[in-house]
Amino acid sequence: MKIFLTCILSFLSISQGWRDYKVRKFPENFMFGVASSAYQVEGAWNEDGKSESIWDRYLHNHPEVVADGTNGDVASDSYHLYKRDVEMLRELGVDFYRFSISWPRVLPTGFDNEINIKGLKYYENLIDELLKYDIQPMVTLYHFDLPQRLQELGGWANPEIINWFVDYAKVVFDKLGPKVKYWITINQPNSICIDGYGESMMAPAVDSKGVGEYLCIKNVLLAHAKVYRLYESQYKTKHKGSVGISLAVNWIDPLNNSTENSEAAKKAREFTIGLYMNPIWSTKGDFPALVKEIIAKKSKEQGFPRSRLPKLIPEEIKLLKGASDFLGMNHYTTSLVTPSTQEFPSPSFADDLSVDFHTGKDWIQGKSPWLKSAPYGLYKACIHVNLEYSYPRMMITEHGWSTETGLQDYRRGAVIREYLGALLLAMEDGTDVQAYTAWSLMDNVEWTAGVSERFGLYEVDYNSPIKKRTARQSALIYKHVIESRVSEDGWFPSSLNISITKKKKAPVKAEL
Ligand code: GBH
Repeated sequence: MKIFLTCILSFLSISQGWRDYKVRKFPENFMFGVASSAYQVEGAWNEDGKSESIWDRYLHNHPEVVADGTNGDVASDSYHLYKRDVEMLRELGVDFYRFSISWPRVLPTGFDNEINIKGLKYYENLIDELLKYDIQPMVTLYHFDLPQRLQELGGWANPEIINWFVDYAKVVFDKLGPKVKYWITINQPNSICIDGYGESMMAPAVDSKGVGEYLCIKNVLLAHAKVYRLYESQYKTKHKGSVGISLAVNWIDPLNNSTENSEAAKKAREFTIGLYMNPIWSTKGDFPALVKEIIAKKSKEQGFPRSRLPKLIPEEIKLLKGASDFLGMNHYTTSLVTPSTQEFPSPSFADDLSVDFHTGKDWIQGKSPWLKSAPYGLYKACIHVNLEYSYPRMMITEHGWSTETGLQDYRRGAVIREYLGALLLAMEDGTDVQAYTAWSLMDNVEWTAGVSERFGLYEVDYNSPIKKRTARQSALIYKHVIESRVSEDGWFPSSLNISITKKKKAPVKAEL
């Protein structure tokens, strides 16, 4: 009760811009990191035995969908330049690096009948280079780049993918397991499923509106849970790591406090957060009741013989419940909603949800159209998760800001600091968060936005043959935060020179 009251008081205060000038510090064991993903940085799309991913296929066949025509063929060329990447991590002084493994680089057929040793070796080299400097790898198994071969069999809409994903995870755990303490199974099911199978904004751009999204969500969640159980039963005692899933947990508030807007906001949170979190973290398990009800009702009206949202049977509910050591929270932005006044295609996820999204008056706009800064939203998202799901262990696995090119990125530094300030308040009010991850270490291929939206603490010069990386001002600010453990102390770099903090660690045999 006490925690609950403090929450209410604090969020009322920060949403009104109140401050108490108390210095809040991140505890010593709190971890700071940065993230990237395979397709977005690696390049080498067909080297050393790697096969095509759905993003290779999509952007090769449809260059017109990309804002500036860029694709991931070369990207930041991290496949060849990973040592420079680790040097940047050492400059920042981070505790960990979150990167992802490309499934088609490791298993070119998609299946484990053929293991691409060279592909696995790349990740092993990267991990060894990280560990040399005491930087922990946080490894994502799936960040949007499915082997094209599996897409031809239906991809995430085919329930067989649950087995294929388990087979893939096994190969990776066997090879890299002893060196990795933090695993993320799957990144952002909503992007995979809603944007990939409904809205056609991401590969595979299958337009199966209102149906495919939900098949995908069920399969993604079950694939995650099966891999979680695999690790729990066969690797955890040996390797002592933890396994989580990264979900998009952006905040949604009503446009104002009218009953209908508040109801719209509650519904929108169930459709964007609850749909993924409830099966794993709620006491009842299963999809949220409200979501089940709405989709069942609409499906009936639309003449479907059964709900477009597939059922979870009791064994599946059991498998999913508690199947995560931590919540990986990707948080970028906040929106305000009202009940929709638009006509959406029917059936579709947008129609099932039926809300309109608005922006707060004073919220600063990022370079990406969807990205607005509202730090209080991170606070509220944490408190929401705490109250709905009993204070789960969590890590912020992504948060970031997009700009134009340029090294003087004052806004990125400011946004990171303000969001970290909100996170400190959430921690004071009981949030069990162990890590913060800035997206991204460096500029990368921002999916269909190409390189027109830059998220990097380091700028990448795509015209340079060595894809030259240069620290932005925000890199120095983040480095300072990591050193001082304080988010907003007015510190500002006087020059953009960045020097190495993380030194080689003395080798500890037992650990390696
Ligand atoms: C994350 O997604 C991703 O995990 C990461 O790969 C990505 O680079 C990063 O954030 C920055 O976007 O332009 O209106 O069509 C965050 C969620 C998913 C939000 C794609 C933007 C496209 C919306 N993003 N979405 S739109």
